[in-house]
Amino acid sequence: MRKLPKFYITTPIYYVNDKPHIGHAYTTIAADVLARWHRLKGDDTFFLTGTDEHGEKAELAAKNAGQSPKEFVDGIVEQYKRMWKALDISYDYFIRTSDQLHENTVSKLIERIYANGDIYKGFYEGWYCIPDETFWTELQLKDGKCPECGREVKLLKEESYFFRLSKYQDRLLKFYDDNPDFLSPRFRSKEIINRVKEGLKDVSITRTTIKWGIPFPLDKSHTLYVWVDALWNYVTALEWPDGEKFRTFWPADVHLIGKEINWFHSVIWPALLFSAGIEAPRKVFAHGWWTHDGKQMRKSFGNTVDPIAIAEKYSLDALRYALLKEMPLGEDGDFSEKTLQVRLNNELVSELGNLLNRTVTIAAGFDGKIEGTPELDSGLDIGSISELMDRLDTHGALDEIFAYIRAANKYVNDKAPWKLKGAELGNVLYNLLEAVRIISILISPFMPGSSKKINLQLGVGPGKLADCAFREFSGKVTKGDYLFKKYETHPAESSKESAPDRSL
Ligand code: ME8
Repeated sequence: MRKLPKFYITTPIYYVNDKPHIGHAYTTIAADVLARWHRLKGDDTFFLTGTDEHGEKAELAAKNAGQSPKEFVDGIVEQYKRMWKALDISYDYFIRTSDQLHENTVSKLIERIYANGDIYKGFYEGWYCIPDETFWTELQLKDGKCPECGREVKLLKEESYFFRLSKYQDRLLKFYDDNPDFLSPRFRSKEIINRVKEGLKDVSITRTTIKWGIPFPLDKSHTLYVWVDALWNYVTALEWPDGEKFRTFWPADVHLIGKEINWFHSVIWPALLFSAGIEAPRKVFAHGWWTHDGKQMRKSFGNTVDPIAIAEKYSLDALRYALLKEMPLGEDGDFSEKTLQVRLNNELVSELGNLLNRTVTIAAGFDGKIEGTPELDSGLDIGSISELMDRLDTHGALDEIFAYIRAANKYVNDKAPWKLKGAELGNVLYNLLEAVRIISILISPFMPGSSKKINLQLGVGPGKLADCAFREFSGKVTKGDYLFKKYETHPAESSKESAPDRSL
């Protein structure tokens, strides 16, 4: 039997010092959309997320909460899992870096890279940003603060083990050259390549002052630097080296991350893999950052957005749609409820919801045969949508899907089915039902809940990408509720208008 193509996608594993916000939700929802898309295509898909639990930040947060690190992180992990459930995230595995298997596997990997001559003992002196868990040199600091986040840094002087990153400079540059899709999106690759060309310093990979970490296998008075511990999650979750999952899914097809952790993923990670003799991933895709109403989002500013509250207020699919529609993956964007409200009303209610409603309303008043000739199939280019999704252009794909939804609404207006009867009406209805059935498949990765609701009204089961072609309509229509509820700025005054456009 021919093996299915495979697709392995990961999110960063998130820190557990604090509860997740819309930035974390964004990466995870985007990865979920891509994983669902590949399942739709029929690819053997594995979607990994999880938590990065060790390090100074978690240790401190636990101390402040008066709990042991393990008790503390267990609590936050539950919050993450609850959030992913509420946001309909279809991950296949949730890795925790405190899992015994992860710890044991990382120890083995460290021994391997040591055996390869890539670890030596030295002395570290430099500056450490605890919130970012990142080392900086004096020169890199900006006004004495962390150049990444602007927060205080702490002077560290201690014995440490180092990884010979410098040894991999040429190999990395050759790797980027041979694999032009690895550094994605393209416009971010120059920055990484230039920095690597400037020269690579060996990196400190152990700490003596942190207890909450994986004991360094070569010297138990040290613990492993949290980033080196964390990056390995992408292979330990697959049960490297002998696991069936590792054999099936490695190398990762996409590590989806935020742009601020690109260096770790695009430089340190492949170098560690080279050293361990493991194939490098195919793509690291660094997406942009959200601001909130124009300001940087940070807990200390009190302006982080809780995705669950937004989903409860506007519906989960409105949130998923707005996040993916507002900012093309890769670019920066601003999250504002106002924009979400406009998208909900103008795109989800008036375009998608309205199309479904018009279609099932016609069907409810029609008792003839639903059959005809495909007329509405010409505006739909599945190949092009598929290509956009393969390039991780979720934004472009949504644009095409919604252009088709508008074309279908225009078809209703042009055909004026309210003036038609009999076979002519059956033909228009046939075209609309097939269009809506296909639209439901195409939106299912983005808005899985709405797709299910549409299928229920059409009386069809969930489809695959291969089903996105006009054929005989085989459903049984039952008119149901509106798909989305219009957002009213002043609900009391305009409650009459709360339903979508019913014009038929
Ligand atoms: O960095 N806009 O974890 P973390 C967009 N544990 N995305 C955002 C965002 C924003 N404003 N804020 C956060 C870590 N993110 C490490 C990763 S991986 C081996 C270790 C998202 O909890 C984005 O994906 O700080 C970013 O990379 C990630 O959350 C950082 O999560």
